[in-house]
Order: sequence, then structure tokens, then C-alpha cells
Amino acid sequence: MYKTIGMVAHVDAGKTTLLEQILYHTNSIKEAGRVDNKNTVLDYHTIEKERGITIFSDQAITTYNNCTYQLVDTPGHVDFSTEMERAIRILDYAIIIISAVEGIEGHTETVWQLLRKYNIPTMFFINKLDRVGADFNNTVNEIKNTFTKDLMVISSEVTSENISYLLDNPTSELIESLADYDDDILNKYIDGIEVEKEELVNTVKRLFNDNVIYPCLCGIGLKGIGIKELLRAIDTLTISGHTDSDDDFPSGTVYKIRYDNTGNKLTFIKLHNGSLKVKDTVTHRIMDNEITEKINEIRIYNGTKYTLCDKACPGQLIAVTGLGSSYIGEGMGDIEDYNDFLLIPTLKSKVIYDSAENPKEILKIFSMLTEENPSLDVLWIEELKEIHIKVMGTIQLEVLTQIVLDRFGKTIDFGTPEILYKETIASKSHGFGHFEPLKHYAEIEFDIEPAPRGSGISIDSVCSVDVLHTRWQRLSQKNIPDACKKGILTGSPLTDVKLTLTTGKSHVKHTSGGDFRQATFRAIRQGIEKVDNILLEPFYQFKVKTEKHLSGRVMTDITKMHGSFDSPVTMDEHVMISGRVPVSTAMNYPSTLASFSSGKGSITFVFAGYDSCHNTDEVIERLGYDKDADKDYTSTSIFCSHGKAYGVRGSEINVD
Ligand SMILES: Nc1nc2c(ncn2[C@@H]2O[C@H](COP(=O)(O)OP(=O)(O)OP(=O)(O)O)[C@@H](O)[C@H]2O)c(=O)[nH]1
Ligand SMILES: [Mg+2]
Repeated sequence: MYKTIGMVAHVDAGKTTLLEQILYHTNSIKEAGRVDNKNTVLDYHTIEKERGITIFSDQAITTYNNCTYQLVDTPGHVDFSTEMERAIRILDYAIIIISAVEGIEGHTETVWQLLRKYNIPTMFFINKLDRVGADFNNTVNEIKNTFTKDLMVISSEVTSENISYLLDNPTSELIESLADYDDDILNKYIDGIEVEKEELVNTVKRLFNDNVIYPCLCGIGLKGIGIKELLRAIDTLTISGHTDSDDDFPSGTVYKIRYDNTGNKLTFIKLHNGSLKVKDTVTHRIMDNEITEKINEIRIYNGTKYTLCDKACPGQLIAVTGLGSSYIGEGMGDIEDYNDFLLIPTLKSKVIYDSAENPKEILKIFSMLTEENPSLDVLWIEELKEIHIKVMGTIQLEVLTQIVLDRFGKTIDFGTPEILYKETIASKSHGFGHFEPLKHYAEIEFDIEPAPRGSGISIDSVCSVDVLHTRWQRLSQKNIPDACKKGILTGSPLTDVKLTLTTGKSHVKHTSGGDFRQATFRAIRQGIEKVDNILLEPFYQFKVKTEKHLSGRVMTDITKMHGSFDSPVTMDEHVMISGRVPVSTAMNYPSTLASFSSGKGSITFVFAGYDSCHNTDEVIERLGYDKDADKDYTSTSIFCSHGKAYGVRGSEINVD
């Protein structure tokens, strides 16, 4: 039986430390290492040891009560949150760790949203009870007020070093809380009948697995206090949702890609069903093609070490060699691919390298890094001969510089990160595209409508298959994401639009696959050129905590940054101000705040989607995109007359 459990939280909450203690308490390691001593099972990369933070999501394995636990550590730093989101998607359960001193910090809110989006049963562990200022009750209340009223405290602090496990010694408070969710317990509670321990545990287990309640435990990760209780909760409240039968057809998800030092590609797969053996084949579906490859090795990773195995079972996390065409988010068997990540970079940066370097070599390195972290989305800009990548923040750039030096022996740098803008349309339009150079033919039309903020691009068709064959419709629709990569204001990607294929034409003899790509690009361009477009910029949801007397200064600053805020909340000598602010103006505010508050003020950011840009004209002028000079994204349709092709500009075409 395999269960995958992830540690998630804000940076420094104690995830890696807690995971190390679980390994120690389940006899997987003889001594518990410490992050500060750089000797933990995870955080083994040099770069993680040097910085004292987790950067890569890695796994360790332990057994407890006849069950194999695959423990996944995730980075807490915002700059590495795409790595965290990829890990979250393969978890059976999550443990959110919250420091009893700092309480809920910004990034943990993002983590909570992701866990709810992906429906992952979640426990809380209130940590660092040993530190001055630790307040268990306060933290419980904060979780209830911020995240969920359905928190169920199942271990409590007797003294900071002595934890009571409430599923053994239930308090009347616990029974009363559970009675809100279960009629049997309610009746027993009303009639004063004792609830049997088994019923109690089973009820908590059912409600937890159904994502109805969230058990909460506490302790001191660093000193191994509260770990026994946490293990008991994990053991009794979690189930292995995977079938034990390995007769089923294998299905799984690729959740991680890594290249080892010898350039060997490792494909990390969570196997959901069936079994996978060495020499089995895997078929990748890439565009319209199928590529079949053979598995050479199956590795079971435990920290930096791995063992080889011949056969993997359902629920297992494995790394295989031999698959050159695998990609993150790939579904195997009857599992669909996914690439709908919630966390996306808001910045882009140019790779700067020595002119003596071959750009192709550098591009190859970043293509490999993009395979490992698709959010980098490396882009080669042919006109400028530049390599661009997308990033979450400046720490990520520092780490990438070091990775490229350590792994590939190349010294590189990055240009100042710039905001990644997006564009959308202000009103409904209709686009027409015709592509008919000699011996080619495709025509396509779309209704193009604005869609809600954050909804991205959605695609539909109302065109009958008698008018345009499914094959051509599919081909056209498949090219929409590429066609939407550039808007007309700044050449930034188009988003928040609904495209409905209304009609189209093909030619029995002359239409080839690429023709519908050409017609689709032209139709979308023609449609968006007819209406007003809106420039969008990324926003942060922010939370500032500072001394009361500085609240005026903070609010003035937020206004100057074109942000908005809710009424400040006062707590003792402090004030909390939350609101929304453009990433572009707030990017450097943490250091400004640290300086005028003498290090006592703090600010946390959570990505809050895209909205209308506060300085559209300035950005359009600065980016200087000339839509009419962009040959790849033109609204000009190509017609043919008497064997001669000629272009008609989009503005001269009137089809509604
Ligand atoms: N006092 C005290 N310190 C703790 C406790 N747990 C962890 N720490 C310390 O907190 C710091 C951060 O611990 P980590 O385990 O690296 O935290 P993390 O959540 O893995 O951090 P990231 O991976 O960077 O997100 C280290 O200095 C730990 O020694 C605890 O229970 N009490
Ligand atoms: Mg860590």
C-alpha cells in the first residue's frame, strides 16, 4: 500500500525539518539531521544547503504500520511556487505547517487555495511551540478565521513539550464539534452516551477524506515533539486510494522531469493503476503523432539515493529512464494530459551570455531547464537573437545563474526582469481569414468575445461538420493557442476571450494541414483589429503588517503605487493593511518597507491575476510593438485570381 503525503507551507515554517523527524520516528534514519547543520535527507542539493531553503520538490520514503509512505517536500519560497504546484497535483494528502509565532503567512494562503482546487485532504500542523511568542490557541483561531471553520483540533498542547492526542482522550469540545457533522454522534452527545473510540476515529476519518473537516495537530518539529501523534493521525486517518490489483492497464501522470549529471533523462511518474515493468513500452501522444518508447530502468528515489526495481505498483512514485519524449503533465494510459496550472510567472527576463558562446548551446540548456520547469517557457526571439525566459522573481534568477554554472559550466546573467503583460478585447468581434496562395486553400471565421478576467482562452464551434469537416475544424482549433500568443497593442499574449468557430471552407484538392493554421492566425488578427483592445498587467494581493504609527505612510505608498486597500485592522501595537496592487509598482516595495520600518514591517504578496494596466500608454510606447511589421501575425488574407495570389488587408475585409 502506497500513500503520498506532501509538506506544504510558507518559507521557513519547518517542512523539511518535520519530514526529517518523521523519517527518524519511523526508523528510516538513525539520527535526525537539521537544516541548519546541512545534513537533512532532503534539501541535499548544494544550492539548497547554501541558501538554507528548499528549492526543488523531492521525495523520501518510509514505512509505518505496513504502509509505504512517500513523503514529498516542497519549496515554500514564492519564487519556486510553480515547483510546489506541480508536486501538489500528485499528493494523496497534504500537511500544512504553520509557525505558532508567525501565524499564517502570505504564501500559505496560495497553498490552501491550491489544495482546495485539487481537493486534497489536508491536515494542519502548528509548529514551533518552543519559540518565544508561540500561541497555539491564537494560531487555531487564525486558521479558523482565514481558511476554514471546519478545523478539528485533534492534538493539543498540555505544556509546550507535552502533547495530548485527543483521538485517544477525546475532550467534550471535540465530541461537540464533531456532533455538528454527524447525527449519530449528535444523538449520543445529547443523550450523554459515551462515543466509542472506534466510532470517533472512523467519523473523523470519513469527514477528513471527504474534505469536510481538516484535522489540526501541533508540536515542535525541531525537537521531535508531536511527531508520534502526527504519525498516529496519518496512520489511522489516511487510506490508500489505489487498487492493489496490478492487472489493470497502467495509467499514471508524469509529475517531474530531471536530467542527471550524465545527461540521462529521468521521468518521474505517479502510477495510478496497473503495474509498470522494465522493458514495458509507453506511448506518448504528441500533437497528432504517437511515439512509443521502452522503459530501461525503474528507480525508486529516497532523497538523493535510489534503488532499482523491476516492477512498479499502483500508487507508487517512480523515476524511469528510456523515455525521451515524456513531458510534465503527460497522462499515461487513460489519464488526460494537464497543463492548467494556477501559478504562472509574471516576469520575463533576457538571458545574457558571453558573445563567444554559441547561442544554440545556451538555448539547449534553457530548453532542458524548461523541460524540468515548464513555467520558464524559454523563447528564442529570432529578430533580436535573444533568449527570454519567464520567472516568478529575482531569487529564482539568482538560483538559475548558479544552476547553469554548476550543471553546465556556463557563466550567464539575466537582464532586469520585466513585467509580462497580456491583452484582451473590449467588445465582441468577428474575424475572417482566407489563405489561398496557388495550390493552397483554407478559409475560417470566428466570433470573438471578451470573457471574464482570469478565464483564459476558451474555444467552441457552432460550425456544422457538413460545412467544414471535423478534421479541418480540429486543425484550426489546435492552432488557436499559437495564434493568440501575440496581441496587437504590445505583442503580448491575448487572454480572456471566447472564440467560436462559425464557418469555414476547404478545397477537395488544394487544402493541406498548414493552410488552416495560416487562415486561423489571420482570422483572429482580423477580428481583434476591428475592436478596442485592453492591456492587462499582473496584480498582487498584498498584506502589510507594520507598527500603527506607520499606517498612514503605507496607505499613501499603496495609493501612489496605483493599488487599493481595505480598512486597516488594528491588533495591539500593529496594523494590518490588505489590498491589491500592480506587480510592476510593488515589486521593490518590500525593501522600501523594511527600510522605513527599520525591519519591523513585513509584506506578503500572493498573485491575484491580471487586470487593466494602470499605465497603458506608457507601456505601449516603451514596448514599441509595431503590429503592421509583424509578418508572422498579420490580418492580411491571401486570395487567388487567375492563378495569381494577392493580399487583402484585414481592415479592407468586411465580413460580420
Ligand atoms: N524553534 C524552532 N525552530 C524550528 C522548528 N522547526 C523548524 N525550525 C527551524 O526553522 C528553520 C526553517 O526550517 P525548515 O525545515 O528549513 O523550513 P522549511 O519550511 O522547509 O523552509 P523552506 O523549505 O525554505 O520553505 C530552520 O532554522 C529550522 O531549524 C521548531 O519546531 N522550533
Ligand atoms: Mg524546506
